[in-house]
Amino acid sequence: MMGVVNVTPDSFSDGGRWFDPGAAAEHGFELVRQGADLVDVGGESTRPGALPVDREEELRRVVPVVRRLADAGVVVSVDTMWAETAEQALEAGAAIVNDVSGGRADPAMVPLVARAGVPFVVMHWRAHSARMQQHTDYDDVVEDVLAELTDQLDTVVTSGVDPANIVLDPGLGFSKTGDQNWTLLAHLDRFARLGHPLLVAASRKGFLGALLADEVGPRPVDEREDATAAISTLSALAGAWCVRVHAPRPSADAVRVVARLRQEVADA
Ligand code: PMM
Repeated sequence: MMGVVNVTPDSFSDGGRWFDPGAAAEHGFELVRQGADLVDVGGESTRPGALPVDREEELRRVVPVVRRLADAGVVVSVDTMWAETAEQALEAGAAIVNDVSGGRADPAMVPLVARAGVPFVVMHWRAHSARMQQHTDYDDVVEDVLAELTDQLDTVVTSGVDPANIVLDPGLGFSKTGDQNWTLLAHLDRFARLGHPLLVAASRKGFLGALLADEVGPRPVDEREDATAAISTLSALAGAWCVRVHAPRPSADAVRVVARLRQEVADA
């Protein structure tokens, strides 16, 4: 279970709440107390339409939080598309690089990860957030995302990243409509069978708000937790390695239920 700390003023799910480094680190510790095995620290919002932040600003947001958490023994992943930020976060103690572009946004990222020899999350990605929702055309969303993700995996491995260090992610919400997210979720087992650990990040995303909408509008972001835990259950059943969530407790419980059931089936 990966807990999320967005050190941003504008992330859709928790923007502004952990903008101060001390508050952000405290929140990371709280996520661990709730059951997170690792904490993902990001300083750039990737919500649809978001504009990139300046590199210096991203560093200023991310590095102190990574350092505080890592110094206290928390396993930290850094959520960035930029090699310089990843490098400084690794120097500050991060153990994993989570790049939503899978190494496509910054040509220096894959060589850095190859040199550092750390786990690398390769997500399916087509375009920067400002224009990603203009790139949602697929012939068959499952086949196309599988093919594009596999191509990126090959590129990353050819560039020197150890295949044993690669985690794959279908990139829910990134150049995907709500319906496409559901289609991908219905076929998560295909992604889990690619031979790499699978990360699923649905927590609080807009397609859950739309599913749970009432006459007033979409379900507010912080009232999507039960639906998020349901997705964590189905992700675990489909063989996912990790779910990325904002509130670990309900999802940690869901994952424990699945683990207990699996034990029952194995013992039968
Ligand atoms: N989604 C967001 C941010 N980082 N990382 C991975 N690997 N996969 C995702 O789907 C993903 C991500 C956007 O959500 P947030 O604003 O809640 O962090």
